[in-house]
Amino acid sequence: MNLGEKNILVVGMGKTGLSAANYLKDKCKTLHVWDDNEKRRKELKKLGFDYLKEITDLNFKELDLIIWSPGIPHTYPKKDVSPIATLAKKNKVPLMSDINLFYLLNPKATYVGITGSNGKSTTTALVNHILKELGKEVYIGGNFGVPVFDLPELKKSSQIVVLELSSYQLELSPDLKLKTGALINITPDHLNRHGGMKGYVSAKELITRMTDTLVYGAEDEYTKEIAKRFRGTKVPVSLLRKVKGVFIKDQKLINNTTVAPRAYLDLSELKYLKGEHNAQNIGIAFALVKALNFCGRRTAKAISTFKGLAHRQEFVKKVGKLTFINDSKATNAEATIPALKTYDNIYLIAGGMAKEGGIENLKPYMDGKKIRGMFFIGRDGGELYSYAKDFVPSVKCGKLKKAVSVAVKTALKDIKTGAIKDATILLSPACASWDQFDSFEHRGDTFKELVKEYK
Ligand code: UMA
Repeated sequence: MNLGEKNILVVGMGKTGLSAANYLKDKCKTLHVWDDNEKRRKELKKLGFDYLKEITDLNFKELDLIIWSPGIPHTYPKKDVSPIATLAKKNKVPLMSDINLFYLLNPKATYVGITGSNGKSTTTALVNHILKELGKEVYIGGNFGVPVFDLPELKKSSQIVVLELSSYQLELSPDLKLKTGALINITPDHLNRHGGMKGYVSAKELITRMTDTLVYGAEDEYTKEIAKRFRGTKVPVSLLRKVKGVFIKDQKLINNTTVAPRAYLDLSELKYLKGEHNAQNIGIAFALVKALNFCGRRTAKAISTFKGLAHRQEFVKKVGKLTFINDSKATNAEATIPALKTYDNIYLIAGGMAKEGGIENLKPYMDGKKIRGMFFIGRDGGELYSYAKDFVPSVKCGKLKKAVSVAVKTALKDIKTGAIKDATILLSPACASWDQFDSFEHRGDTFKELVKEYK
């Protein structure tokens, strides 16, 4: 594509739009930018971009291309569809993601794509980590939070881009070609934006049009159906049964894509990536890297040194019989459940700004055994305490500092009395953080700071 001949409009000037516009500004024939937020448009003018008072001031007939930010509705919900999408359709101007354009400009690099409803960020980061450990030149981008135009120009197939792809980005990337792609799982998400579950599943299925090899979670009904329709090389990943792909049996990661099954890794020996959902992420990451023809043994070794993503069941430290885990990313009760499944003898620090339903979803774990104690903080801590105290020993602590100290004291007492041998002090608040912190990252970092005191 010769950018010098193109008149381009970038719509949405958040992370994606700004990154693309910064790249394009000296390269295309004309560049226009638009954000529905008037204040943002004024800020952009100060940054040297053109200023449009109304989008209708632009002659759409002269546009060649629109780079569309993923968060802006263009098909559903019907009532929220951006009028720019309607104008583009009327004037036959194609919409595409930044990722699609980046690919068209850098087609020689090797692309690996990962999508799914859950686990895609961890899997993307894990694949990136493995490839780095294998000494490859690797870049991470996409929904993960790094817009692709923040990456350098790529000219060689030895340069690998690992992309986390959301359903929004898949819909807008018709030209993208992946060497290997993964569809981890599908559970209902973003249904408004896709006109319902059918539309969401169809958006996820688009990954099969982009990839030569499809790695997929074999337990999921939707992904299994999608894989049946896929005509390329398929690599199922299963936690439950032997498949002609990658599977996990007795905690061993087994590669069965070659002549005979071979175990590569004992998941029970991993220090960092714990739990069933991580076992699946590991299986998917292993299969993706193996499909690129890299060494299985070195891949397995690299997996064992991956510390996971910050604030997602992040191992902070072990002091004597206490293990401290930061799962601050859990901003609703559903998101706290994976951590509860992973650990035992949990002393759970929760609270903040509760979501609808509070912590009712956690009730099956509030049996005094799995969760041994709950320590509540934040705006809705009192209300959550009133609910929890009937099921599990609970304390209203207010601030995080107090919650950590009371949780530690309670756990040590239980260890001393012989009720338990070891304990997990888990920050997994099941609530938003903004009442006491700037963000969930700030909350998690504060926890890690407080934990430093325990030696
Ligand atoms: N805007 C409009 N009109 C609208 C809506 C928004 O002009 O109708 C403007 C806003 O004023 C804002 C900009 O568009 O200035 C925001 O664009 P965006 O929502 O596409 O967000 P970005 O900052 O570009 O971030 C996007 C992804 N966000 C979404 O898909 C909602 C980020 O994923 C991604 O990391 C980033 O691109 C990388 O380039 C976040 C996300 O929540 C993490 N993703 C969803 C998810 O994971 O579930 C899909």
